[in-house]
Amino acid sequence: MPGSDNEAGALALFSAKPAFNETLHVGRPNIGNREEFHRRIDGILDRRWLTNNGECVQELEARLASLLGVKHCIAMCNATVALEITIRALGLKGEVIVPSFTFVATPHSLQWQEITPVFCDIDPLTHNMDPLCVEKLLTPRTTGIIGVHLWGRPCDVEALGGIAQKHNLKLMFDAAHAFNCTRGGRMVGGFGNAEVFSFHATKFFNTLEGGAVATNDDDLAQQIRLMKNFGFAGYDNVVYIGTNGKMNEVSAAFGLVGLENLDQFVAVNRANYQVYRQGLAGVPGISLIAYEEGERNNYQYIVCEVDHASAGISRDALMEVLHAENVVARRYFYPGCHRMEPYRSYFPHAGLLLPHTEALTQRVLLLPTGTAVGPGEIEKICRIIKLAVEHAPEVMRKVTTG
Ligand code: T4K
Repeated sequence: MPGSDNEAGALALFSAKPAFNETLHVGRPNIGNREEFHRRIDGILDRRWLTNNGECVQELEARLASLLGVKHCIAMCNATVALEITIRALGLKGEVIVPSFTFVATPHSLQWQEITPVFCDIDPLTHNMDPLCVEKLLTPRTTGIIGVHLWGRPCDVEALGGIAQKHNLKLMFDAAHAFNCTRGGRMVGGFGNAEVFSFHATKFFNTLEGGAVATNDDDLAQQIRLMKNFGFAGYDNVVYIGTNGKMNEVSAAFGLVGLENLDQFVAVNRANYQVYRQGLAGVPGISLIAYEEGERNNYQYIVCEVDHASAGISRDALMEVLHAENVVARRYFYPGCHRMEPYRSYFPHAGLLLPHTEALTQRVLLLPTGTAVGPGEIEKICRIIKLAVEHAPEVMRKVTTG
């Protein structure tokens, strides 16, 4: 705790003892029932079937398809490969419109196969792709749109669907953040031609590494299944160009156990979010993004926006304050994909068309949550933030002059 007094000197930035002995991270994995996991591992070892469409993968795919309300769910080794395969199976080429305010895997999955990602600006309120901007970026080379349901808040799927239909484009979603979320009461997974989930360790539901493609399109699902298995349609029978996108049995087992604990993970995330909301209420210049309470959300990200003018401190200064206290807050997704290689070399002036993205990458800071963080720790984090804002001039002086 930053001392008993309310002075700036109580902050570790000014050499006080850090509030936490053990580092708090954004993205500590949630772990389901260990005994159940061990039981499933024994089953895998007994069967000696470790990968290649094993029993656990099949069970996981069936459970996911039923939860998401889709015809097909194909488990994958990670979301990046799942994106690459889906893009290829949909026949995307030329240019594809994507947001820049996303994890770099989204544009990389295009560029990796020499398709040009065309960066689109976002709506500053939802942080999601702005359909009006999408329309302005269409060219004769455009073949598709990839929306990203950032922080689990679904994109404007209706408007994007309308644009795709009007211009005969494919529409897919990077739903890496949006597992177990709804829009208009419909589960994310069934929108567009296909949706891709990430089950990386840092996601609230994880399979160590992993991902999945959800679709209602029978032919697409069939193609994706072939592509993720080298194009094999049976022993010695390759009918398609493919790669290796398979999920292994241990990952699937971990996921099956996690599914049993899914509601508990969401409940913890939601409770943590409420504690943050209360703890930060009324702190000038500090706000948390809101979630539609009428929809299903996973609350896996605590997304804080720092308004430098009202808070008196910058996002980066607040990050330094927190890091000094052993709270590794993260600047997702700074500095924006258009400012990362190779995109910044290819499109050095992309930022001119992305004013909201540019502004938001300076404001957003993610805070720790999940089952590894308790309400007491969150209250402490909120008190640190409050103290930093109360002493904004001293903090800014310290951060800028050292
Ligand atoms: N699309 C979007 C919109 C995405 O956000 C992502 C991934 C993808 C696509 C691609 O999905 P995958 O191909 O990964 O399935 C992390 C994750 O690596 C990445 O999966 C995730 N998004 C992104 C938002 O965050 P980093 O580089 O920030 O993670 P890293 O390794 O720093 O981990 C964060 C913190 O979590 C660490 O400081 C410590 C903690 N941690 C991490 C791991 C892996 C643990 O405590 N235990 C662990 O096992 O990218």
